[in-house]
Amino acid sequence: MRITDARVIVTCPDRNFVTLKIVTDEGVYGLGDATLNGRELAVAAYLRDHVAPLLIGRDPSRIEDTWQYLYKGAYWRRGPVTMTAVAAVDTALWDILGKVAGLPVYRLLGGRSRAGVTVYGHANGESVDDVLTEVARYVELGYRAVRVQTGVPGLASTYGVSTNKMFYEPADAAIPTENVWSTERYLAHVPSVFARVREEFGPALKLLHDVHHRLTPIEAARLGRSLEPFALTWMEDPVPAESQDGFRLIRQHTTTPIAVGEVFNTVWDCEQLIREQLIDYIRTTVVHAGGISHLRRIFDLAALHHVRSGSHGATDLSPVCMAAALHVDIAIPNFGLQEYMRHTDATDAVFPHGYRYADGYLHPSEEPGLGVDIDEDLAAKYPYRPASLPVNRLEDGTMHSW
Ligand code: CS2
Ligand code: MG
Repeated sequence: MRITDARVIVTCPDRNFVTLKIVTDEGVYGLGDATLNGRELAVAAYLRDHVAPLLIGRDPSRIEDTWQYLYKGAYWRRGPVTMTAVAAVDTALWDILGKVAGLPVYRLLGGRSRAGVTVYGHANGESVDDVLTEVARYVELGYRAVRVQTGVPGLASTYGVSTNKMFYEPADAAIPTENVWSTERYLAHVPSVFARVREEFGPALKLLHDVHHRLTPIEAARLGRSLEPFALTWMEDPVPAESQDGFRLIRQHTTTPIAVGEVFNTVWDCEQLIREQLIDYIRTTVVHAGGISHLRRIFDLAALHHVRSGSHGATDLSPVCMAAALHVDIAIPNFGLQEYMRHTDATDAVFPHGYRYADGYLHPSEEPGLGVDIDEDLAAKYPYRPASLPVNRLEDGTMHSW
């Protein structure tokens, strides 16, 4: 079997997605998600101009060799654009392998380790009362884990709070929207939110919170400590993670578990965090961390050090990524949680898929391969729309992490 075509499909069914479709001479094809929110066309060009020509004529079953060829062969290693492109190829090759074997991909990864993939939803609202209503809605839908985000009094807008409650899309304008941030206002507010949520929903519901890279280590330590009475499952991205040492300081001060990794691209971004047990959940994904092959490598390292998976699953990761993530999640021994932000009806129609939600769990498709497809005719009806993620400034105008 040989690869005869590798085409890049860019489509915007309510938001932008980049998909790689690898076709073989036997008619079997595979899909890989290549979406990098706000930088989509860089990955599309990388794949079209620099990767697709190298794939033609290759044996699609040589997944590991192809990964190494693209990683080592580029000379320029790592980085989100490169690793998202490598991920798309790797994911598509696993899809082909599953289809050829007649097995869902999770069975090629060692088979089922659990009944279903526990997911968390996003309860968000401007006020605490709004967010309580949203948490109740997720509990009603059967969710066992809920992420809680609210507006911060005195700030005009806050990440993670959206007008449409089931879908969240922060990339809202071609030229980035500017947000304003105050660490003082935020730190003063968040504990009171979790006090209310815990009081209302009791001890069993898993509660999560995303800090979105906005604090320094000592500020994050203070937040973690102030949230201890409310027993969070995790505090996410407490500090920007370029400095892995920063996490040691947080760790010294608080027992609130830490999750990080949605912007990581390789095992080298989290190797120290995992090896020194500075985190509890690693949130790398199929699409941004080199595909199923490399994600498995990261999770295997994590398993040695009591770190569990908690893969990113925001709306900007396509149903192709979600399908692939679920095959990994169901198979690995150290699964923790899977983020699940629903896609809109338009997105679901472009990407018909066999995974399904029931009672707080997602279940991977039992079809051979990943169990997800793309309707190319429908995709063509939704042309790319430029959309950037917001930027963030302190109240005095200083640029801050968004
Ligand atoms: C967030 C994301 O889901 C999360 O945890 O951090 O929504 C993130 O803001 C987006 O994926 C950025 O594209
Ligand atoms: Mg996050």
